[in-house]
Amino acid sequence: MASLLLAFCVIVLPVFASEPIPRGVSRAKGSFYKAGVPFKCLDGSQTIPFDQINDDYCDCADGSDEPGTSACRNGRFYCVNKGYKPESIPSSRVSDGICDCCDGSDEYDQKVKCENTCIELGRSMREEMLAMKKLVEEGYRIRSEYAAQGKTAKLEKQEQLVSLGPKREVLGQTKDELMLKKEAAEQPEKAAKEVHEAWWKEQKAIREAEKEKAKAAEAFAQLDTNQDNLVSMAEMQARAEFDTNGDGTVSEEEVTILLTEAVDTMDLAQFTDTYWELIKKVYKPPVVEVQEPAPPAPTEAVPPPTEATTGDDEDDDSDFDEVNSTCIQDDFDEGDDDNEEAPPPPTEDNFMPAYPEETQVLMSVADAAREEYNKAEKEYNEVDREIQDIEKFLAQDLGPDDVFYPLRDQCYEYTDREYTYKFCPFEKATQKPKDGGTETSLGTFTKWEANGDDSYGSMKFEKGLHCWNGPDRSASVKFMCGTENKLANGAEPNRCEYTFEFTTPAACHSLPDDSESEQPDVEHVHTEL
Ligand SMILES: [Ca+2]
Ligand SMILES: [Ca+2]
Ligand SMILES: [Ca+2]
Ligand SMILES: [Ca+2]
Repeated sequence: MASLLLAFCVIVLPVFASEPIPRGVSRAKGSFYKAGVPFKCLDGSQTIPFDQINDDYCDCADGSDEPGTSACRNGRFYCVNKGYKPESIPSSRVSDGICDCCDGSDEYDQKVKCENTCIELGRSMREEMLAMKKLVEEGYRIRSEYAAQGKTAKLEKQEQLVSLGPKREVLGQTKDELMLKKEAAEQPEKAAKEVHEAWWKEQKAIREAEKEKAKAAEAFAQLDTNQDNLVSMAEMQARAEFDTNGDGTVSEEEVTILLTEAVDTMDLAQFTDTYWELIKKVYKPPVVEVQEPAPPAPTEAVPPPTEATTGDDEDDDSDFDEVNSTCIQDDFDEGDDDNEEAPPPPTEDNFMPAYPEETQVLMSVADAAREEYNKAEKEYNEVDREIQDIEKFLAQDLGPDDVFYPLRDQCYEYTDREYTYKFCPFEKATQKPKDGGTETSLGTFTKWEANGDDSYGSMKFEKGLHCWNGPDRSASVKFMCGTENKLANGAEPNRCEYTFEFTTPAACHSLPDDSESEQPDVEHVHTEL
């Protein structure tokens, strides 16, 4: 595209001949070849008589005395190519029997007959140029629309920011006030709840102690086989489970070690208070016939819980805050919802009685304050996020005149034989196998990069998926003028480094008004085309 544009600017001018210039010399260099005047080689190396120009003998080291013959290996022959574009060819192609210039001037000796195709070439070039010019003009027209959209969007966002700023400030104040109100309501709530919870913990401890005492009494009755209300050494020795070394008899020593001291007899109080704790892990209660557990019979004081529960006497970590019913589960296992087994029936121990009424009043006041605060916080956050989004948008470099605005939030795809590539401007580049599979990151957008004079010539994407035994993947998307947004020409010039071309009206620049007034730059055109 660039080369065609350049070519458009260098349509050949009619040649106004003044003095005749030697064959193969361009008009630009014509003044160095003055008829009858000794010729100074263009590299300044020597001066030769004028008649040694094009005498088919190479005199100048730079070949400048033989532009119109093939005598010098490094000479250049200039084709005028009237009607098309001039061209400079190596002078070795002069009179070599092959038509190189479209005007046939390189085969001036007529050994071969060269038809002049310059007019035809010139016409098709001009047609191509015209089509290109139209495309660029259309692209530029769309570009102007893009710029207008970008400008409007930025203005809108700036206006929004003007009104959102104060709004956020007011919401922030409200939020802070409600935070204080919430904290003020939560303090008495917390204190009152703690009192009740501490009481409940104490109650449980008392109950636990009573249970343990009952167990001790039961064991005492079992051990006191002669029922004299004392457990003697002999009675202890009669219990097989106290045979800790497994030699078949229970020695006095074994009992003494278990009780941590020599004890002849112990009464119920001593047994309960001191020795039960030491004995209970070894003691084996009489085996009772296992009965099927009776179906749960909810007691009057304990309404059944409405949700699945797992009661666990040993775990006191209750979540009091969540529950405000008449009974509170001691241990609520959230992960047990899909447990197929029926939960054990609730027992009185599992539930903390409801908080006293005055505590519940404090709780509902705190709930209301929390709700109010949460609502205010949500509103504040929404506006805050909106402001941040706008600021992010305004900070984004959308190119000159914000022409790349319409490419935001868009993605463009290109598929070659193996992969489908996706380019989301300002976001990311990815590739995915054509026949499915997972998407691979080729990088996220990091910066604009220059392409020639255009500082917004390409987008760079970096830090894509790491290449095995290589760098992170990266991609460069070069922008070219076109009437449509289209991704094309994916390539991987270096391992894991991808390049693409993207045509877009946003990259179209207006043509110079006087595009035909420039002098042809032969060397440039030659290399560019
Ligand atoms: Ca010569
Ligand atoms: Ca030739
Ligand atoms: Ca006894
Ligand atoms: Ca023993």
